[in-house]
Amino acid sequence: MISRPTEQTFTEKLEHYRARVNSKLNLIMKDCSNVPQPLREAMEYSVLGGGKRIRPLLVYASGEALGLDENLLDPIAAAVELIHAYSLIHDDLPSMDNDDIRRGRPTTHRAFNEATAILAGDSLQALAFSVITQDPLLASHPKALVQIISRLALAIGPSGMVGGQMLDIEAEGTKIDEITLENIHRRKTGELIRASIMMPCELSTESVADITRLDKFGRDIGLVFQIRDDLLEAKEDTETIGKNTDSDWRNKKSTYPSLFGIDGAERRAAKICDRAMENLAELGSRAAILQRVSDYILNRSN
Ligand code: GRG
Repeated sequence: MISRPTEQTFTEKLEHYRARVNSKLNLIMKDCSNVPQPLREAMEYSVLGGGKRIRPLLVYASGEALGLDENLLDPIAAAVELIHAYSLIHDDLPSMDNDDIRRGRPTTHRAFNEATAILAGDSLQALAFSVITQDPLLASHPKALVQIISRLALAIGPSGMVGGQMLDIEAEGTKIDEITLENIHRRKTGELIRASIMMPCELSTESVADITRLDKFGRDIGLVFQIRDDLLEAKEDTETIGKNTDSDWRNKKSTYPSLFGIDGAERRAAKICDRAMENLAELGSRAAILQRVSDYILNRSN
């Protein structure tokens, strides 16, 4: 039984999904009462302190395209956001990008200390998996649950997000080509976004052809997300995007704007987004909300 309102505007629907994941994340944090206090505070600071919730939105939008019950999607949406929060904490560390500002306020290691930030990131990663594995509704879909865990682990592990981070660090100060940059972006950022779209597919009985379309869409929109991120850092000020705008430059990173210029990077993002939309078009009106989230990813201003 699908329990979602039918006549909502896009904005209202996004707010509805954001409120859903925020309420789930609040519950998860309340359940952390036995976690040592400084660790719990650093986890809460990182998870409940803002953020656009793009990955959870993609989970819900993908689930909507597949006609899934929102209650089944809540733990998946919360888990991807917990993983994302962990990745931001570690990405900002002195040994990584060494950033002071995130979401318009001190990064976790600045607000607490480095050891607490590392442990908060580690904790959030583990917590994401326990949120999925301990959910009673998902437990009634055991085969899908194993595939969901597998997709998430692959997306964020050494071949995915963490591997991408390694390649990113290795490439610092060197001039890389488009294929290498695309590979780094796909792993570092794209795979978690792709998994956000694909985990709900494990709960669906949709045709293989439609699942393949969603997968192609997920791969492309993950890359679009990171090109837009590069562009925002190149074009906007710290107040607008809530983080340092000299991070890529300071860390001598190649980005789409540094390789192709602002216009070239904009054109590439738009072209890849068009390709992503072509795959969605095949799914018809069910994918309307996914299309709108994609527009948002391409055109976002922070
Ligand atoms: C294990 C020590 C160790 C490090 C791993 C996990 C990791 C380091 C790196 C992942 C790299 C990473 C953080 C990629 C995502 C970069 C990115 C574009 C973040 C911004 O995402 P938004 O715009 O942020 O969705 P909000 O604040 O809206 O949630």
